[in-house]
Amino acid sequence: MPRSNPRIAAVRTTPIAFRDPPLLNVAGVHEAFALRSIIEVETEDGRIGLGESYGDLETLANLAKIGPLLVGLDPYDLNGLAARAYQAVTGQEFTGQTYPAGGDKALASATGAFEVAFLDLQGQIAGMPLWAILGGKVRERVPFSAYLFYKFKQHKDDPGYPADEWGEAIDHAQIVAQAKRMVLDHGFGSIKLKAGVFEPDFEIESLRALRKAFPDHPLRIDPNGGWSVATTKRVMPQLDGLLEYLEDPTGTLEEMGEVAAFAKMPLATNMVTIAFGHIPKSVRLNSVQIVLSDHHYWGGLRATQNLAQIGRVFGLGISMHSNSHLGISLAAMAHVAATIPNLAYACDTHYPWQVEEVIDGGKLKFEGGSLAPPQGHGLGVRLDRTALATLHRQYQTCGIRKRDDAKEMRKYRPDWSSARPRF
Ligand code: GKR
Ligand code: MG
Repeated sequence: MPRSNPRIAAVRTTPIAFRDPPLLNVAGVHEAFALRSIIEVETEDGRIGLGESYGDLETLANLAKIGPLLVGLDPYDLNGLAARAYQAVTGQEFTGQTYPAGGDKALASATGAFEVAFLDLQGQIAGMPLWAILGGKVRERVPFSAYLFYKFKQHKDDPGYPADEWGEAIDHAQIVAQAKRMVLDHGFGSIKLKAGVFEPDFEIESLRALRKAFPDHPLRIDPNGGWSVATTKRVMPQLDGLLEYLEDPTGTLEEMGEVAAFAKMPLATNMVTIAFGHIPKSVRLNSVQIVLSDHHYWGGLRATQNLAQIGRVFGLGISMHSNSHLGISLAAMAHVAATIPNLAYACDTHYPWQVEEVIDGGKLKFEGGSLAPPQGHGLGVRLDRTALATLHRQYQTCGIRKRDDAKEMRKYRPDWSSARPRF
């Protein structure tokens, strides 16, 4: 006779906004605040499972539709969650054929946001860390990479808070200084440069400066689909021998397949192979050799493990993608990454760029470039309710409801277009 678990009694989603530096990318520049949603799933005996997801209006609307349908569910009933999320988001009957969604990013995101909170509750009820609920860990610590950005010194409009401590980074020396500080502060053992901002030759020059300063650190560059196939072919000789992998030089599965035919290094993606439904074509075209997983849009932590398993079948490397995020997401990333045998590369994280937190005790700390999953039952992190209230007030007053890096960039360059390929 299965034991009776406490049922879900309430679900809350709180949109928040936190400070974000003026980081440059192919689309434009980060706005002064990044948006997220904090998900709380509370059981009838007062336990609270946490999740963190996107904070745009579409995500918030989907979370709001699903939340009430979860009341009364057992937190161990992940298929029950999937069915309710499917019905709420698609308006269609769940047939059991679709878990998680084959290509619907919005549905996979919403399902995943709640799945993390359910798994957090499972760990709390069982008295086990989340990595144990996920089948046990294969590593004690999860390596992360130093994620470098070209950036402006400060935001164009006064955001009501002081400029960040990183300063400007629009030339090679400034990028190397940024890398040195990030490696010194966190001990990262590999380096990723966000690209697609300047001419590829200039950005590759930055890579060469990084190679000189860090002879042994694996390097990656990510133009977010900002280069054409022809441009990528032209610069390929310059990249030969410099990179651990080349991330999303071009913007489609077909183009990535073309690049793979002449690339001298593996190609990675968080842009073209982003749902289970993309995998057959991706494999057929050999578009990418490394998939950067992300539980926020692949459908949760178990979906991330499933992706890794598929990666083993097809010989794909697995690592992790990141957007601007806080500690609940980082804890979830560390727990699932600790369970994935074929996590072959250090994971991405924007976390060092964030100064605000929503978890009790403040920011999690990398040591030696890695993070152990937080200790305790479930995720091992709890909400700081004062911080949550502050970040929610920021959401209410910041005026941003959907990330728009291009609109922000037009404040500096009125003629800015984020059309791709840029080069
Ligand atoms: O926040 O500027 C950014 C990044 O470019 C982000 O939007 C990407 O999703 O970090 C991401 C990436 O690896 O492509
Ligand atoms: Mg990327």
